[in-house]
This record gives sequence, C-alpha cells and structure tokens, in this order.
Amino acid sequence: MKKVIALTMLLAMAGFLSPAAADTWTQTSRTDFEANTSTHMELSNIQGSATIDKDPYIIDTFESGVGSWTTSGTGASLASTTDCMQGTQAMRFYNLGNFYQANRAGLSADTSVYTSISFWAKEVNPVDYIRTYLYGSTGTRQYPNQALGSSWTHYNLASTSIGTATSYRLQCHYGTGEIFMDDLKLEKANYVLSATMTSTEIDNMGGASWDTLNYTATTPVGSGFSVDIEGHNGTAWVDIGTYGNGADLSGISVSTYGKIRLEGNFTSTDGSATAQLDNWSVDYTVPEPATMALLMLGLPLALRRRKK
Ligand SMILES: [Ca+2]
Ligand SMILES: [Ca+2]
Repeated sequence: MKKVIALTMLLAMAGFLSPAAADTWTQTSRTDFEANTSTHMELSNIQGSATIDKDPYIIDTFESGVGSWTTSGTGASLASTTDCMQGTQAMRFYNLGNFYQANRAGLSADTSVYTSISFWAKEVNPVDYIRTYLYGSTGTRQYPNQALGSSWTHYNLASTSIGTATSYRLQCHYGTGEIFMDDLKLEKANYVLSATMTSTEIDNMGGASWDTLNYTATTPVGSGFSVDIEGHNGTAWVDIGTYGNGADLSGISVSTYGKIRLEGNFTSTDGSATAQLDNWSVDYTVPEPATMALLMLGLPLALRRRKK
C-alpha cells in the first residue's frame, strides 16, 4: 500500500513539474537582429532596435576599390584594404601630415535633402577626430566631429540642416593618422515607405504547444508595425496569420508547424516617420526529458523507503 502511495505521489509530482518545459525564443540586440533577413532595415547598436532605412542615396562598399574617391592635403593616400567590416574590402586612408582629406565627387544635387551620413570606421593610427562635409548649391554643410575607436564601429552623423549636395568631403584632423572606412552611406531625409524583417527559425523540438508572441514596438503617427507568423509545414513556409503583442499562439498546431518564424512589417505613410522594434519573443513548450529521469531516480528511492 505504501509503495502504491509513494509511486502515485511521485508520478503526480513528476506530472506537475514537467510534462513539458517552458522555453522562450527572443531577440533584442543588434547582433540578434543581424541574424535575420531583412530589406530596408536600419539596425541600431545603442538599444538594439530595428527601424526602416532612410532612403539611401549613396552607398560606398569599397568592394571594387576606392572608386571615385580622391585625396588632397600633403601626402594623403587612398588604398583598399582587406581588413573590412562588410564584404571583402574597405577603404584605407592615411597620411603623415596633420590635416588631410578624401573627396567624393559625383553626387547629383536634386530636390532631395540629406540628413545623415553613416559609416563603419576604425582608427589604425591616431587622429584627433574626423569631420565630414557636404558641398552643394545650397552651400557647405558640416557634420559633427567624430573621434574614432580602434575597433570597427558604426557611426551615424546627423545634420541639423537640409540642402542638396554635389560632393562629399572627409577630413582627418591633427594626427599621423590612418583610418579604415566601410559601407559609407548618405541618406535622404525621408524613410523608405516599407520594410520587412524575417526572423531566424523558431523550433520547438516537437514540444507540446506554441504559447505566446510578445514584442515591444513604438509606432509614431505616420508609421505602422505588424507581425505575421509563418509556419513550416514540412515542405514550405506558409502564412499563418497576423498576431498582435501578447497574442495567444496555442491555436497554431505544433504537429503541422514544428517550426515558425516572425515577419515584421514596417510601414511609413509619407516617409516622415518609422516604427521601431526593440525586441520580440515567442514562448513555447518543449518536451521535458527530466520527467523520465525523475521517475528512474525516484523509483529506487521509493522502494528503499518502503523497506525501512
Ligand atoms: Ca532591444
Ligand atoms: Ca566593404
């Protein structure tokens, strides 16, 4: 009788603790978001957020060398380097003087405005800071001075004024400097009107249920954000539906869809605003291997107790 009670209690305890265990897939950092596939998304280091790209005007990846860049200033030199942030090449810019600059002509001034310059850069030999300018029919516009670090860092310099530009200048100030630069991007004031980001696969490993979708997104006036869930039915990804923050996912069949992924849809009605996604996560349950382990551990224990 005691044995039956002990076993019943043990089974009840095992059942209560763990027919399945809760697990969570989550993304919140820039590195997390970079693992996804996306179009027209801008990812931020600072709080690990995703927003729509500003309409890109110029992107210099330096994959074919330094292209249309030239230098001025004593002994300034340009070359490509294989120490890059993106792709296989970056631009190397160096000099033994104190003040030197690289120039990029060939921007065609149109009615658009340019509000930000972003790039990856690192300092190999010291400069005090770099300074960037746009030259155009509406005059010279200067972006804030920027000190560089010794490892690849993404910088985004915003301008407080707007205008048009026909050329761009990068100046290094006060140092026997050498810098590398990659993926330099000039952006117009407006955002692209739509962008998507598709998450990595979420696999519940044959678990009991899909549970909850959670996300933190801000949507200023003129912007929108929604999440579609796609499921893998064994042969293809198919649309399951649109789900809001906190949505109950228990209606999604785990036997039909062993894997799901999230598709974030970012919209901007007139290019003036973008939604911002700070994190998203999915709760689900996975099978609990500890159930069997607990039973196997518990059985001899119960028998030994009975012998006392
Ligand atoms: Ca975040
Ligand atoms: Ca590159």
